[in-house]
Amino acid sequence: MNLHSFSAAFLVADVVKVFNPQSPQARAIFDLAIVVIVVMVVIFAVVVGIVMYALLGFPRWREGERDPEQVEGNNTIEIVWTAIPLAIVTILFVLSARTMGISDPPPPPKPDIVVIGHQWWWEARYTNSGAIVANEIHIPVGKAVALRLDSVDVLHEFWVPELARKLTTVPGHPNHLWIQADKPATYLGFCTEFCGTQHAWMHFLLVAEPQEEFQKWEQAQLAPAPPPASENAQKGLALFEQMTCVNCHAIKGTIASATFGPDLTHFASRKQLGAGIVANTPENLRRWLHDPQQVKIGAKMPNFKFTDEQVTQLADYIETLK
Ligand code: HEC
Ligand SMILES: [Cu+2]
Repeated sequence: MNLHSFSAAFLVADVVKVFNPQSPQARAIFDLAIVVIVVMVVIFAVVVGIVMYALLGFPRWREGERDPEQVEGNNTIEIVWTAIPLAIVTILFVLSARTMGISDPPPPPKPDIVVIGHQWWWEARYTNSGAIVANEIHIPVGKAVALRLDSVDVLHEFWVPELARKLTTVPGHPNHLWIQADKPATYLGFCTEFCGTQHAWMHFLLVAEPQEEFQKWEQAQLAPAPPPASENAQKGLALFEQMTCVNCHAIKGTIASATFGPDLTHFASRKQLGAGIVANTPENLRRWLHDPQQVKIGAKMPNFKFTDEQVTQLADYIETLK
């Protein structure tokens, strides 16, 4: 391993916080992982110890020397080396089953949130309120939230390392996952099943906040977009409705109600653009509108080859979508 990939490994460990459980579900998995790691380390040490003993304790056989004594069939050894692995596997099986009971209790009849994987972004639909959001999923802190995981295209995998196990989203086959956060914080989530060009940029933020703030946020997401005030923003909305934007995006309060791309009704309140590839800043929005392919190669949004003026109008409008 060279220095570069060595530091990259640390970077990954820092970003993918597998060893920083922040929920009862993640802690159960973490505890099991520690037991498994300890068992593996002991087995590794025993195997390496025996190999070293054989290597160093017995000089190499040379031409002309007598063959070592041949041993064949030893019931005691055979029973021992069958019984020990069997016991280890049985114990790990029982511990795993117990962990699954904690990290994965049966789902309720109706999920709280339906999460849908798209190439390459995440949609979340709140079943009680009807709120629809993209790439930023809020939940109330300290409460187990039931997710149903769907996909509209290929296999994806939903993973918030600090909070819960990984689970694949399968087109036509809903999966269920409980998610819970002990502390109010923003947790980073990933897609962990290769799903095409931009698989690596299919991040999402899972924001756990106190019940009251969560409810405020959810209510805000339900509100339609306000009509644009400035002249530029009005022209931006007109452009949005004339161009094919409306075939792929929804903005509540306008004619746009398509679901192929992220819902943009409250786009400006999100922290990230393009499922985490860049921060959601006015400059990055302009770059995106100039050419999404330059920001996120392969993204399923075409380059409209807008003039600077058109980009300004669209950006002025989209920035009002708080
Ligand atoms: C063919 C479908 C399609 C059309 C047409 C389209 N988009 Fe998109 N758009 C997408 C997809 C898919 C994404 C998500 C890309 C990703 O993150 O991989 C996206 C992302 C975006 C985003 C970033 C959203 C976010 O939360 O990160 C904005 C803003 C946006 N589009 C604006 C527009 C505007 C304005 C138009 C019209 C000029 C338009 N789109 C036309 C499919 C489309
Ligand atoms: Cu993926």
